[in-house]
Amino acid sequence: SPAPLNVCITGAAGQISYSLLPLLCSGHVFGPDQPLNLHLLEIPPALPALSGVVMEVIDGAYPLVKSVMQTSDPNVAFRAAHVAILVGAFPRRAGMERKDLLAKNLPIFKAQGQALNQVANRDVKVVVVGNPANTNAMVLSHFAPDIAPANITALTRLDHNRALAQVAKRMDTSVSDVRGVCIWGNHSSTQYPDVTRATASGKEVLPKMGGFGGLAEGFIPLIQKRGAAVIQARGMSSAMSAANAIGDHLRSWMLGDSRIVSMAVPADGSYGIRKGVYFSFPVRCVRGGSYEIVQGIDLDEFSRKYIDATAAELYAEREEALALFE
Ligand code: NAX
Repeated sequence: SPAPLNVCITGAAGQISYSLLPLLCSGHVFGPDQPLNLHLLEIPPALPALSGVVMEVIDGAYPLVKSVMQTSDPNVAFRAAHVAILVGAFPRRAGMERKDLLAKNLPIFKAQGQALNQVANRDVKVVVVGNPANTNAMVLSHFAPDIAPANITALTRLDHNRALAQVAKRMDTSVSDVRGVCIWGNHSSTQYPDVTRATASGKEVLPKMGGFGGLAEGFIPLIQKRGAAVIQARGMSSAMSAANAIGDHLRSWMLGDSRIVSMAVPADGSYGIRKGVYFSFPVRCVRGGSYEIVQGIDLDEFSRKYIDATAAELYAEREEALALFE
């Protein structure tokens, strides 16, 4: 069997990690023959809870899990990491503005960027989940100059999956028959879930979704506010579906995917999005761990407006973050 993969998870005692660990340990994400060394990072007050999670991982008796390490030191957790899943973040409290959330998370992602830069495998693949995910990824990359920016990504696969599921439901078909759905921009309520070119079993979905008017009134806000709806109903934010999306993101990236998926990646000027932000694009994942932004999509005016709005939010977040670097 192949050499073990060193997989680091931050926020490992939290609720997303609790749903993610079984997916990783069972071989669902990296394949049924891929052994793992788990490196679990938490802040000191959560280490007792983490030790309980570690007991459960051990009690799972997963043949693929070769070792489990628990620590509160990023320089230990990220050592020789091949994959880093950054779930841990400062939570949004009632009354906190986006700016405050950014300010609380900046030092976390700065320190973790520096640690990754020092001790991780040079080809480490990183997915940032903790919010504000896109801008946290930008901060991380800034402080990890020796890691290729393209190896750092942020999660928008949950939004992508939510969009796929809603299209399949309305078209009365299976998610596996839906093509051409993608998420543009920020993992926030300005994200643009784009189904203007989507098909279900080869049929255009736009007419059945009520055309542009139907999208603007129904589908788009439904996806943008889905996270809030889950919190409202469950009293806690999405965890099972978030963990599943992290698994999907990593499996597509590492093993390749014949479908087009959504990932927040460094903007490279594609579709007029300025460099310097992490932006969700439709991407094609090639087997062997690389991806490319899908080119040549002819964007209609309707889509352009939404894409410009979410880009403007990310440019503003970038400015706010840069102001805090000094
Ligand atoms: P929890 O509060 O259950 O768990 C977070 C864990 O992170 C806690 O155990 C905490 O002790 C730990 N932590 C905090 N700071 C840390 C640090 N500096 N180093 C290591 N660990 C640290 O939250 P959970 O529900 O698991 O959500 C985690 C994050 O995911 C939140 O920021 C949340 O907003 C974000 N989400 C992002 C999504 C996305 O699609 N990008 C979707 C789901 C989720 O809302």
